[in-house]
Amino acid sequence: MPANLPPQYHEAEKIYRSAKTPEEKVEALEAMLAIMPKHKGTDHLRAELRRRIAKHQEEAQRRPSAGKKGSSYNIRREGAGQIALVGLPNAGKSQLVSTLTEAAIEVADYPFTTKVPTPGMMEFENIKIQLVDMPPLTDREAKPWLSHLLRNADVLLVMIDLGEDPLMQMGAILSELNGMKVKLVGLEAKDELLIGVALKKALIAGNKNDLSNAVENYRRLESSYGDRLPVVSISVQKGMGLEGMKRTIYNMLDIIRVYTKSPGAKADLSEPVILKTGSTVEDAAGSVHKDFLRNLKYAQIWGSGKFDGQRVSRGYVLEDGDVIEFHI
Ligand SMILES: Nc1nc2c(ncn2[C@@H]2O[C@H](COP(=O)(O)OP(=O)(O)OP(=O)(O)O)[C@@H](O)[C@H]2O)c(=O)[nH]1
Ligand SMILES: [Mg+2]
Repeated sequence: MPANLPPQYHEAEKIYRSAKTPEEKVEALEAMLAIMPKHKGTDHLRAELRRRIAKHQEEAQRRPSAGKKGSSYNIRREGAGQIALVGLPNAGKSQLVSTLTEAAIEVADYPFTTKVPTPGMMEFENIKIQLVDMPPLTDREAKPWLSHLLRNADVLLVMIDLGEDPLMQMGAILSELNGMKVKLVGLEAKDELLIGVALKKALIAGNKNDLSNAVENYRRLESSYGDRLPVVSISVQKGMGLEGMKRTIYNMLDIIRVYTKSPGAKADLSEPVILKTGSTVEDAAGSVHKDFLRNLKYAQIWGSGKFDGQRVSRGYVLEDGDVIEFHI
């Protein structure tokens, strides 16, 4: 254990040890990971924290959310990441999920159309990202389980209707989230430690930019929140800005895509192995096969800024686009 860990780290570790639910454990581990200095000496520790986060996330997904009144939902994470839609009624959340995925979803011009969460898979380049359509934040019946789903998502997509006052909408959304102890953060690392509060990466999508008052409303939204969170302007109906939004989402997921190859063969670039940013050769081996991880002697890497076929050790930190050949 490096001696120079800040006191907040030990505080977070204490919270981790006393955490009862997998969600609480994930929150504490994420705080520990954010606090831990990033250098070679902490590579292994950070990898270990990431492994534990993944384990508890899986646990959280398997576990039925017990003890809640009424119906409750668990949306199993699939693909490269889970994005939950957040907003007031009629913003166009369902229209977005229905447009970008194959999910069968109801879209209507009256508020509170969506009653249950519905996932769908969105394609982005050679990967799939899961979008989860949600009831509006102000839906009282959904309240008991909404918070659980938001905490489990990797990124929140806050949707604003640019036909209406954007700052009033943001104010209402932030106050609902505050009540659920969810705080939004942008692209920067989650370096704040607030006990019991889930820090969630979020982007804001101003939708309906085809409407006549949308330009001015987008400007107000951007100038009030653009320094804290990524803000994009879209029209789901006209298909505008959607590619840029997908890229912003991808960037927020903190993932890399690496490719495996066998000796003498070419890598299959359509089948990436998806890993958290900062993952090592060892992490990649483990995610392909347990035997690989156990028997791995060394690996060879192809990628930018490396010698072709450079020999690397188990702890080597991978970069987006690297091609790996395992030797066991
Ligand atoms: N002009 C315009 N209208 C849109 C756009 N996207 C969605 N709408 C309309 O907005 C209305 C609400 O869309 P929904 O997708 O049902 O909204 P929602 O956010 O899911 O609403 P709730 O389920 O009540 O929370 C529908 O009439 C859509 O056709 C857009 O880009 N431009
Ligand atoms: Mg809806």
